[in-house]
Amino acid sequence: MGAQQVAERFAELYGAQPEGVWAAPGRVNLIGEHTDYNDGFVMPFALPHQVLAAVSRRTDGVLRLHSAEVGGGITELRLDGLTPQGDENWTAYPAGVVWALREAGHAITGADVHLSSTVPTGAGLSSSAALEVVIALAMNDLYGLGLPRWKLARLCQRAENVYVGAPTGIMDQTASACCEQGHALFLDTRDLSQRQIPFDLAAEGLRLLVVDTQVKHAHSGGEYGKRRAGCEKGAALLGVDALRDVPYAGLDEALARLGDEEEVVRLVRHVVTEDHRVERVVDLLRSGETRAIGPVLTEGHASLRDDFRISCPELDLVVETALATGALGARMTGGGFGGSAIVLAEATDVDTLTKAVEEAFATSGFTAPRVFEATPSPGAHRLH
Ligand code: GAF
Repeated sequence: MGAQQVAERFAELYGAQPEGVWAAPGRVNLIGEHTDYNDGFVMPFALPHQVLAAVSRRTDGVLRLHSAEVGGGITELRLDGLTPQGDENWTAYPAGVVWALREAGHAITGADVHLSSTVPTGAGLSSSAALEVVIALAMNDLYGLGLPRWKLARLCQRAENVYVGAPTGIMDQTASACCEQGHALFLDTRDLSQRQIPFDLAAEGLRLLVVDTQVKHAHSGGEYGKRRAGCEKGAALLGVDALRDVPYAGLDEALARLGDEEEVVRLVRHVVTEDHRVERVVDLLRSGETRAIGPVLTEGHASLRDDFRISCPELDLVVETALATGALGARMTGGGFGGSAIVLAEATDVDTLTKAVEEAFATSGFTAPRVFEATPSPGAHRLH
């Protein structure tokens, strides 16, 4: 759905043209998983799939929300009644952003919103972050708040952590707000410093496939929070602020100090080696050795499967099948427990790989996956 259609639907719903239309993308993470709440490194890029929002201001303290994809009518909320309570409805994401902005002292007096999204939900591709960021950007523009992108991302994260009640890190919101077309975003989640790394696979005869396993994941569920708590325990036992502070060169010694804390050992090993993998991928891309990132991605998958223990049979099957069919590298992406995997491949192998993965899923009796090519796309922006 394009900007004009979203604006037309807004006019049907609310009886007037919107003041503007904004877009915010989903993302895939190339490397750097479960490092963002450990002050570490991540490297996502934006997908062409976006959430569009047609929005107008209101002055009466009311927020009205409508989504093209979710059945039902307009949801009407009073701004002074917005309170964090672990709401799992989709409306909690946009409402949470407005709550976070108001709580930070910004005078938002209401809005009418119509949303339409092409970001697959529950697929580990950041549909929620895209929904948060599109609202934050619209409010920033309409209310003249002048907030920088990184700050909008922080407020969106606060909405998700406190209002929705999902203990996620800062990667997804920053990716949606700050990514640039043709680039991956090398982000230091400690200070949010960023570097745009050119990532033009097509120019090198390469492709990146996303395989949505159709296994739905959820972050407000307990497993994500347990991993996060385990990492925090590891940092406390090692006497550091965050696992980011454990040097890769000192990993063996750090693990030895953890003694028989077997679970914490595995979590710490994943995070420290994953931060190192992000740095290796950045170095390889900067020196033009794009094909060589493949094995690093695959190592990342093994670490998430064996140490962090957040993969699932469908994700492992994508990775195994892709590698056996000539992929350069493959890994799960996002929070895990389902969602999507990414596959780095020669352009000429895409059809064979896609078929092989589809056949492997059919043979295993799994729901058919959705496979598509991902190109690094623009971050959030105003359409009109
Ligand atoms: C999810 C979270 F939202 C991110 O903050 C990040 O932790 C990711 O899982 C794992 O890398 O997408």
